[in-house]
Amino acid sequence: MSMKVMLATPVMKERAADIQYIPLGLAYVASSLVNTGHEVRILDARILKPSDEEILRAVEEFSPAVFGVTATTCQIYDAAVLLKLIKSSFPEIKAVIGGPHVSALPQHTLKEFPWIDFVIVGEGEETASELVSFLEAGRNLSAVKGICYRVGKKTVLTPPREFSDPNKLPFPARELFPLDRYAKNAFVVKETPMTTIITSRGCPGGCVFCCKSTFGRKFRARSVENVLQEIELLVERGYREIHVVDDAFTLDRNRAKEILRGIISKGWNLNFTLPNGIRVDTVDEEMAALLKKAGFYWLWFGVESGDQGVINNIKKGIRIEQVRKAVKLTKKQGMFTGLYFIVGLLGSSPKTERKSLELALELDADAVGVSILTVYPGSELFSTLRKNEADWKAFRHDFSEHVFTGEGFDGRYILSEFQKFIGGFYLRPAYPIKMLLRHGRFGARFLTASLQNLIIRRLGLEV
Ligand code: B12
Ligand code: SF4
Repeated sequence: MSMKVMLATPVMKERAADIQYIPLGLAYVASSLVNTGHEVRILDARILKPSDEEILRAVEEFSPAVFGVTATTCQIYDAAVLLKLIKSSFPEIKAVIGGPHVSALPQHTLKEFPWIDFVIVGEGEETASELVSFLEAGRNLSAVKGICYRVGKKTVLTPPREFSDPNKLPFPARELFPLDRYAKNAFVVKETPMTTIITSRGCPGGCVFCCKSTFGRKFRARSVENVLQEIELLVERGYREIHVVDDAFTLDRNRAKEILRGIISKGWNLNFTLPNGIRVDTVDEEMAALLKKAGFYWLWFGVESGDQGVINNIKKGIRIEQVRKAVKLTKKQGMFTGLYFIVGLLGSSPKTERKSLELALELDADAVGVSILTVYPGSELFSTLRKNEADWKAFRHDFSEHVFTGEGFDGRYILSEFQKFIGGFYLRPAYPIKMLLRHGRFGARFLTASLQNLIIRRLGLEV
């Protein structure tokens, strides 16, 4: 027996920082559903940008029994609107939503969006497959772990599902996605086709701003063999570049080094990046050399602040000295080195923000990624501030404003510090020359695109 399931991303109205990656979460859920015998069709509306009429036509044509959408906090409102559109035309279709935002706020989501039938809490592979099979068989849903749904006027939250063993999950069903449409705007790509891979789930780190609602704090790593098998499959399918999107790829240094040695010995000659920011305390001389040799050309580090006191406040558990060492090692290997910072963190002030910029300049980083502190559901900070009733409709993610201005956060101060940081780093006269000398054609591409994406947009000017 088989059910038809359509999985979708929402069309995003916001000018979000979106690298147009394949939605890996949906690709994992899709492969598990297919493995359990269900028929899956993908509607990646974030990429295809269909009109409402086109969406309804696609749904009518496939006629799914279940329509599932993924959502981060930035996407929640658009995702809910998409499900409303589906439900208003096809009330019999079950409307399902998953992802980090709703995993943190399952009951709130059902209350806020009464047309949504089911929230998937946490990892979705097994839960979605079980839910669909139970729906098909008409069985009592209270036995499905990790879902939230309504019985009459009440919401029921079933017990949490145990975390998955990532070695047992089927590889993501990338083939169901419109593969030629990805990475079109991705200025951080050397070669296409490019895709993402996730080699571990979870991070034991305690950073207070980090959302833990899907993968939790336990580090669960795929075996070296399992990871190399997937990369081999990607090579066979013609991929030339892979972005590794783990929370903490280098946390288990020995495992990471074994993966890197495996990639090197296979001689695939691929390009790799680590776009999420790895921990500075996990990079040693050998790691940096192996990363370079394996084809990694761009590394980001999560630094967050140039002030040790602020770093301590956010429970990052790193020292500025470790930042200096890690950056020195990666730059020595000639890798493009990016540093992530957050403006407006706990205990920050114009003085500490200046220290962040000074650190980036002192280390002569190739790029900085600066965010304004946003208190995301699923983070420790969110639970502390208890912002459960936040107005998602007002949520914007174009860096022109931030959303949660609880105690201690002054919106105007944060925005001006943010602009000073971006301007102070990217608008240096020597910066373009350095990029061209150091990174040649890639440097030139990065410059052109970042001028548009980072500076113009993030300074709040219209392009
Ligand atoms: C790669 C990545 C990006 C990429 C690409 C995102 C994309 N659209 O694919 C880029 C760089 C663009 C990006 C940008 C941002 N990101 Co980001 N990103 C990630 C990262 C590291 C991996 C995402 C991923 O592929 N995960 C792997 C898949 C397997 O997991 P998943 O998507 O959660 O899906 C699983 C479950 O959630 C569930 N599920 C999800 N959807 C659905 C739907 C259905 C129907 C079902 C049944 C199940 C289901 O099942 C899946 C399989 O288990 C995550 C961290 C993380 N560990 O997930 C952060 C994360 C998603 N990002 C986050 C944030 C904050 C951002 C930014 C706001 C950062 C910034 N300041 O600019 C922007 C906003 C982008 C946006 N459009 O929403 C937060 C979101 C927190 C929140 N509450 O929403 C996360 C969780 C990081 C964190 N730990 O705080 N990001
Ligand atoms: S920000 Fe990075 S290091 Fe900190 S808890 Fe999240 S994934 Fe771990």
